Amino acid sequence: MDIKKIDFQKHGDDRGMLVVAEYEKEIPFIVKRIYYIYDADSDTKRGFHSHKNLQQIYIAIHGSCKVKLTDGKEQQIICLDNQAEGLYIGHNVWREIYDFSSDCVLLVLASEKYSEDDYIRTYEQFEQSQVNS
Ligand code: T46
Repeated sequence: MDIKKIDFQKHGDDRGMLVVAEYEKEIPFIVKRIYYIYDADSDTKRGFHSHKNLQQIYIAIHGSCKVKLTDGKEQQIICLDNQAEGLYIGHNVWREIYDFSSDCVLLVLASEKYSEDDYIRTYEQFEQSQVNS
């Protein structure tokens, strides 16, 4: 499955922490869009789609949430609870995001501008696209 955890650069001193993610070091694509999710209830479930071409990096810059990922063959559940860590998700990966802590802020770095055409929003279509790929 085309996912990986990424450790960002941490620069801490007596003034606090500064975390860096830089193109070609920690970020493998040019960031064309950012968005963030917050104020999600603990029983909220988001995602439930895959992307045809989009690559993204999820960062829980505050609080925590879980991400369930599958490429149709293997499945992984990843807990995001570290501001200095990102989760890279390539294309053709089904994702579900849940178990948001009340203080969770999930920042997403995206390789493309928003396009609804890039989404596969039913699991049946996702399975079919995996068979055809
Ligand atoms: C993902 C997870 C973490 C836009 O207009 N522009 C945007 O860039 C995005 C991301 C969304 N929207 C609109 C589309 C919907 O009307 O915002 C509304 C909520 O989007 P969606 O239902 O897709 O939200 P999630 O949380 O299910 O999924 C989003 C991203 O779409 C997805 O790529 O990985 O956040």
